[in-house]
Amino acid sequence: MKYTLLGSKRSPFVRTCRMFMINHNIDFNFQSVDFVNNKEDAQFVKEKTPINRVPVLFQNETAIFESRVILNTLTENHKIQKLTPKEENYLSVINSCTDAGVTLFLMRRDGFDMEKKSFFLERTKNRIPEGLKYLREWEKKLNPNNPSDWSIPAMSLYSFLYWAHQRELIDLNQYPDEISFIENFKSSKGVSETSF
Ligand SMILES: N[C@@H](CCC(=O)N[C@@H](CS)C(=O)NCC(=O)O)C(=O)O
Repeated sequence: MKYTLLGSKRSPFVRTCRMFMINHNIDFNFQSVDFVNNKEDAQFVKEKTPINRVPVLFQNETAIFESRVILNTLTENHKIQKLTPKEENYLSVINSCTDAGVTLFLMRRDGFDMEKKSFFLERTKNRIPEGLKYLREWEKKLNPNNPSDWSIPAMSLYSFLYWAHQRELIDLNQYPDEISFIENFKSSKGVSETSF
């Protein structure tokens, strides 16, 4: 199977797909775009996906949208262990934190008043600390020496925390358990290969 992954280097959703493919030795070509700062790249992404978001995986001629569908397709194609219902829930919570982070990042970039008293802003901001609180007991039990613990939710959590810290969406000093998680998994396969 010939795969091309379209995405930006910094996108946490894209990074998880890259980490997963690297970790499972799945050969792919990474087509890097910067849709935030480059108009041609933005137009290219728009032409390739009606959702206008990355990642997109091209499997031969077929374009697959949505990181979760991409990861499920790869899991199926390469006969990798499927996630348990609990792990699916962790992934949903991490994706919700990441979606909230992407929304906040794009709003801030467009000059919205991020301190404005707003029902929507308050709910969006709260999703991050509430989500991280829910994940904590699971995340603290993960062992970097156990290959099955370097799962899709663990990769997604790593991608989210690193990105949200870089974009100043979270203050990691307030999250000592998450600092330990990053520290524990920083040598896992796919991390250094996708770092920015
Ligand atoms: N649910 C999508 C979310 C993807 C997503 O939000 N990607 C961001 C980059 S991290 C994006 O393309 N944002 C552009 C936009 O929201 O307009 C997935 O899991 O693939």
